[in-house]
Amino acid sequence: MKNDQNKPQGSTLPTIQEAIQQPTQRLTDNLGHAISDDQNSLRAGVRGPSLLEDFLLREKISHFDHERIPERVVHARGAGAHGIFQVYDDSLSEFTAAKVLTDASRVTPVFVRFSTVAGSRGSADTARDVRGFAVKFYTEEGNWDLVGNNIPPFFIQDAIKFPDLIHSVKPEPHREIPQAASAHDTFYDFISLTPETMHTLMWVMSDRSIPRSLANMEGFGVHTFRFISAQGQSSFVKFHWKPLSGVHSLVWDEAQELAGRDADFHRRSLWDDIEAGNFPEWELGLQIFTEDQAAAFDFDVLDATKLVPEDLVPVKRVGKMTLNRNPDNYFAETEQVAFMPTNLVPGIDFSNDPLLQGRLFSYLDTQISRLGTPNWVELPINRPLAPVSNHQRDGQMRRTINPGRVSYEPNSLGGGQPAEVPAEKGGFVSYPEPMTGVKVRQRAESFSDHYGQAQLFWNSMSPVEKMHIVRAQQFELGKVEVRDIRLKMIEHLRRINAVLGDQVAAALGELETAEPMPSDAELMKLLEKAVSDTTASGGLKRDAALSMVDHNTAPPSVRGRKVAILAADGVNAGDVQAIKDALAAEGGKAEVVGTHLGGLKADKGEVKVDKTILTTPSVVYDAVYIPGGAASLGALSSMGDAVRFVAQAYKHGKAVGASHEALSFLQRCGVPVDAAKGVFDLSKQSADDFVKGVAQHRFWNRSGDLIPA
Ligand code: HDD
Repeated sequence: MKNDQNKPQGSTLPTIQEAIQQPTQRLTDNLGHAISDDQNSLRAGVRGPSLLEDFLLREKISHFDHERIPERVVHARGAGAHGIFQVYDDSLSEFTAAKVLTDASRVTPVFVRFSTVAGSRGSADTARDVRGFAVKFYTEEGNWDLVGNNIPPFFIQDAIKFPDLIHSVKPEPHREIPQAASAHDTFYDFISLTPETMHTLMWVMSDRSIPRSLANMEGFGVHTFRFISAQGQSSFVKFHWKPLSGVHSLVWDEAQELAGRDADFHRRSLWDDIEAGNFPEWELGLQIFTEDQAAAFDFDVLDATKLVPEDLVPVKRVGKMTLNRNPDNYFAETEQVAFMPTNLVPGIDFSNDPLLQGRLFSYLDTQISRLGTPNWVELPINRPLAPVSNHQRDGQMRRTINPGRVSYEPNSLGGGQPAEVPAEKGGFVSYPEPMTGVKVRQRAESFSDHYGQAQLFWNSMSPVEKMHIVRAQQFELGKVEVRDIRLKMIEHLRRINAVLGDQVAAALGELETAEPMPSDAELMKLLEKAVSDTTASGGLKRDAALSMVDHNTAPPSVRGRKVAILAADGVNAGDVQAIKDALAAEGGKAEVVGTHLGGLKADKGEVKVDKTILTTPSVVYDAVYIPGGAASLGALSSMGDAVRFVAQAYKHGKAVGASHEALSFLQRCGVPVDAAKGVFDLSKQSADDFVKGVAQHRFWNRSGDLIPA
């Protein structure tokens, strides 16, 4: 800052800039006065009333009174992290002038905020919901915000319906119930009257909406954007983030239990992974296609309720993002970060998607309301690393001290500076798309297919994923109180797939035939054959990339996975160490979950306990291992929580490993040994086999034994 250099001659005080950065050991008030007593307010006599004069008390309390800012109207619950992005090579220069995507020598800092949509700031992480996936790239050409979700289509086609969609899913306004849940009447009232929501509804009813961790989610820019090359050529582009730890989900029973047992489950594991140096990584993927190709598709690429199937336009992986630093302060960074889809860099531009066009207005407007001033751009987390210079001035909480008397353009008094930057020198120029048209409030006919891609998604699911959709929809509509809304929904679901509609109808007591409800195993069989005709899908019946079971973004791995070793006094220390070593060798982690804190007496020495069975349920782990030791197994067998721990992990499809000695304990938990179904007797299989089982994520072939959805 220029004026900081104008330090009065001879002053020993720091400049303003230095003062901000100066750590101090002295406790002061906000204006730098040292405080001698922060324990007692000023009072008239030791038992007398407090005095208004106590400026220290009033300053402290008053600041506290104003600590909260309005939470985001959507995406209020979130977790963030810093990182870097680097493109692999310069091959994209053919399509875009964006340096961040073409200069492979550049390491661009990023800040990412993940979020749920419907819940309040304090709601649970594992609610069934879309997840926000917002990336701020601090590029040398200014900030670029890719404000996406973990689901590629969106519920609605036109931004004018966004307030209605959100009002319907938020807690109902008369009594503010339910929190962070779509399973209620107003949501399904809106959905049932808005068929364009059907494709995204299928995604939200699928396992995609209950991710295992934030690092196990794909990300999508949702809209079709434009790339503009240095020569001014335009193409269309869809943005993807492909997680290098694969796409994986929880099961619904687990997600619900986690909401109570560890409401911070996702936030915590993001933090812990980064602290442990197990940095979450994604590759940036692009689908690039021409306007002519787009015109030939049987759906409209400007319609945000549609995706472009990857089997139609393959995703090219072009660079990598690594999240490698936790925020220093949640409020200053994760809460105050403000994204805007209008933050673009030269080489990228908007399309005419009417949902995107509405968003271009909404975000600046909301940041001014949430952060209270147009000067929110000066907050450290939002400030670009590229230099800022213009004639915008003043406003509440202005930090920049602009010297001089010139705050207008054109000027001669300031030497005509700062001056406009021509396109060839990097100035932003909108793509000169030819426009003609009649002013109308009307949807294009090409936006009118509402079921075709819902069918494509359904067809692309493996039988177990279909079963989860059936169960999710049975659950959600089972909570809807108004029968007429349930009936309307059954009709929509039947249009997507007859088996889906009928199974949901059966659970809602709306099936005319009095057949008994099929068992899980029978239902899986039915679902194998439950395939629909598709439309608006580029002629595809299925799109491989949509299934998390049949097709993943990365090979199975235990990186970042956590295994519980269940133990009590008398445990076999060698068994514990063998599993810890086998996991650590592949980048996984084991924690000893003991009957008490401190150390467990082991056959040899002591085994350190990380968590206790009392405080830590199976749902926070990916798998469980039971070491030998007769006394340990005896204690576990007589402990209800320990038996439940193993039975629940098994029911949720997780790998279970046991030393030979522990097999009778497994029997007590109702868990049959079967390596093909992920239950390993480590006298027959090696620790490495168990580790491979953990990497598989879940054993869906337990079918009838699972707690579904
Ligand atoms: Fe939005 C926040 C993503 C449609 C209006 N949106 C917000 C965030 C994400 C998205 C990830 C949280 C950013 C953060 O972590 O701070 N929104 C989307 C996607 C959409 C979408 C992928 C469809 C493709 N949004 C959308 C529409 C509108 C908004 C159509 C309004 C017309 N969104 C907002 C908002 C929020 C927001 C009200 C709340 C807080 C904020 O902006 O900063 O302006």
